Amino acid sequence: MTAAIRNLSTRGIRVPLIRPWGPDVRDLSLVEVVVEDTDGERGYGFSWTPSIGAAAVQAHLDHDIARFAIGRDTDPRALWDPLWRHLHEGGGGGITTIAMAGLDLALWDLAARRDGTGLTDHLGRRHERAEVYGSGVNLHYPLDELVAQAERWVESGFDAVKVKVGSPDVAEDVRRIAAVRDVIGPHRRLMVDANQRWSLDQAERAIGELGAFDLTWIEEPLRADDLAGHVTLRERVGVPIALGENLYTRYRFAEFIDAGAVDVVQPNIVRVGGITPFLQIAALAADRGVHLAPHLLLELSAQLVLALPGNHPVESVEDASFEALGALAAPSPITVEGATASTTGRPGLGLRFSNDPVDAAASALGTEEA
Ligand code: SMN
Ligand code: MG
Repeated sequence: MTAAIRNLSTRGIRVPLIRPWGPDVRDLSLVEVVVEDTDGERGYGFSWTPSIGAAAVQAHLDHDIARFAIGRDTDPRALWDPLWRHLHEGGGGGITTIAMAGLDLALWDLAARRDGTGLTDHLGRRHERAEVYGSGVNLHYPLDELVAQAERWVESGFDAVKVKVGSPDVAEDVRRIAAVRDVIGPHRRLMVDANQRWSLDQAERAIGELGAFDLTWIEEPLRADDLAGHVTLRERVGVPIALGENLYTRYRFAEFIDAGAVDVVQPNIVRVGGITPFLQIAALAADRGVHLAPHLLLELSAQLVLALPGNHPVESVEDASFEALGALAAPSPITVEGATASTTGRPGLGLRFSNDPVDAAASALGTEEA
């Protein structure tokens, strides 16, 4: 018997990015969620969104989600489906699932800490170490900065790296990817990410040219929810297709997998609604023989892949982990050494956010302006 949810509260946090992800993405938003159960125990979770919807997510939690959840059992697996059905008239995915993740994460934190374990051990540890790959939001970097970033990745010990593509002129992408391949050599894995910038024809042409650089995957070549387009593209190109950071439900993942639209699924744990649906998507991918590579959220993704069968690389966007951004109030639950991540043994999710991450990030930079 678990206890019931007695209270749910939220706190909005803005975290300045050390390396902006674009001219209009200079910070990201977190909504911390604290649940208290009828035994007086607390669980800490969070919702996350780079630039869109934080206020809506927080309002959804404060109003619709709190009202439904209070008085119900704290088992996250029992709550997820009824809550999703209850919220569904507001949309099946997006703001709905991003907000749901805040509560789902808080309930998993509570459950693991009741167990006296960290999340990985609570779920059932399968690995001591997970592979980490270097990544950057770098389409706006001039070539010399991109090359310098690739040099830093090599120096850090990464065996795989991911670079943005989708420049207005394919020849520019070819120059940039050639330069990165030059820096990383023939043996490290190289992935490219178009962030939905291409039409089907543009994608076919660009991938035809970029395929010469031995790509491990091409990520989000087309509009993220264009199921038919990805099926067609996958028939036309030889590079594996990765996507999923902009798919929001396990149902949508099942549709993409079963239609033959994708080789590597990349659920974002927060966007899909938390750990509960993430584990279902991971099980689905394993069942269908599709690769899994969780999107971002290094400190959370690494804890989860350590509890999954098989090996799944986690993404480290340069200077963008919660720890690097100065957002954490306590030591990180994850240590990264070279190309591997391991847990530090903190109980629960081990992620508590500082009261003033703005100042923390500024001091991490050694400047007033972050
Ligand atoms: C990405 C998306 C959102 C924020 C940062 C980076 C990117 C990735 O698409 O896959 O790393
Ligand atoms: Mg991406």
